[in-house]
Amino acid sequence: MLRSPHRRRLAVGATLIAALAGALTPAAGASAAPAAVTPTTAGAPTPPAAATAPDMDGVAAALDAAMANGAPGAMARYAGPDGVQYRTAGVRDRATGAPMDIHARFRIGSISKTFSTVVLLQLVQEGRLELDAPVNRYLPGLLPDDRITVRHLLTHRSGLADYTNAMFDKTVPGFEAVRNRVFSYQELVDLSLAEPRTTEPGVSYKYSNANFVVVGMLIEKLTGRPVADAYKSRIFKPLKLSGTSYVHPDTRIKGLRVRGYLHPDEAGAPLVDSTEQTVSWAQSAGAVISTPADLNTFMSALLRGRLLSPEMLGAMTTVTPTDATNTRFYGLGLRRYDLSCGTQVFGHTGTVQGFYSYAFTTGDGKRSLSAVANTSNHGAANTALGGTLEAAFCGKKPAAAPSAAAARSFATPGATPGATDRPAERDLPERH
Ligand code: HEL
Repeated sequence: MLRSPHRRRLAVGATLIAALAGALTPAAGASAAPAAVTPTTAGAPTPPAAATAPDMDGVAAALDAAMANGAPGAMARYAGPDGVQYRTAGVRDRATGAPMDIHARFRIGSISKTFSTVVLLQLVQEGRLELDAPVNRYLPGLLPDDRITVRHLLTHRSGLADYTNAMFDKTVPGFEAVRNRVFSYQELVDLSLAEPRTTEPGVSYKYSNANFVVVGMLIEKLTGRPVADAYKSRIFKPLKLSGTSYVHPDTRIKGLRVRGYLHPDEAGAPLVDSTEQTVSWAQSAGAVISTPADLNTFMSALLRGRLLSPEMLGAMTTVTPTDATNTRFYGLGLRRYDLSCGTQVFGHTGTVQGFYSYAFTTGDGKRSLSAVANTSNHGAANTALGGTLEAAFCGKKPAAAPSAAAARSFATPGATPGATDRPAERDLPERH
């Protein structure tokens, strides 16, 4: 791990809310009036907590902690009623030593699932499909069970196995085997169907990338166009997300970019630069590239009702628990975290080789936080990065950054880097 010769801290006082607001013009078909979101949960809804000023020192401490736990760099951007503030730490490129840059692009992994869900729910809004209809109505014969509905896909309740568990069982060999592969959607579905299904349709939550591969197939079938066109015309352009793109199968991140560094399973082995890859193993489940500013804008616009009708946004934010803590929930392609101060935030997390990321906003969309660390397969770095949420939304400092000695202990023989990620525990995002 590089120490942080290029660390810099930037506090931006300038208020960018006007620019942000300008980006939030209603999309065609969406409600012009901001929707008041009253999330429904399987548990008791909690009343909204009073807004707390972000603790940007706490955010910086969380970035430090991510670096102390093996990330070459990290950054976070907060947007709220009082403006935008951000912090960066470490490097975005280990070879050149270029410092982390808040404008740089990175792979957002499964935060892409929220983008795919918005597109699909717009199609529901337009009457082109029904949430509770069988997937096989639109993709005849694709799935072996007519009881699997569109809603089951979006809530991870289809029972379709996550083929990526086997694919990435051995982290670096698994990654190198698919880094330049180009899969068809059908090939990915076939990989899933080659494994036993995990639950009866609708019975329980079991996170699976296969669900959002089928969502991509539905989008392409119903629009008659590649998913890239739907993201662009329905989300990227209306919200002016100039740093956001869906790139497949090109392997590059164009423009100013963060390079991603994958931790091998073998303790002490050198990091693998995983920046360039097709992400074909994920596609509509995880191949979007974005920036901190664009992620803030997207999540805020979504919860403010700029992309979906009140009915569809209500469906998306209707959540059920994903674990026994009663603080972690999933709606339709959307997570809800209930933070220690009582604030509920909606968004998604992402893990793609070389990048851990978070993009969350409050229920009214008024406060947003995005964060990234340029490493993966090192769960402690992801947990540390998650500390940015508590700091930003609760104004509370995360636990002190681990010492360098503690960080080095991750390189000791016998340690299991990323043990919290795969596969049994990865449905349980770390509590922060
Ligand atoms: S996993 C998650 C996260 N999601 C899911 C999706 C995404 N990402 C993946 O499925 C990638 C899995 C391989 C990642 C790789 C690494 O750490 O780079 N790990 C290994 O290869 C381990 N052997 C549920 C965590 C999400 O937060 O939604 O993104």
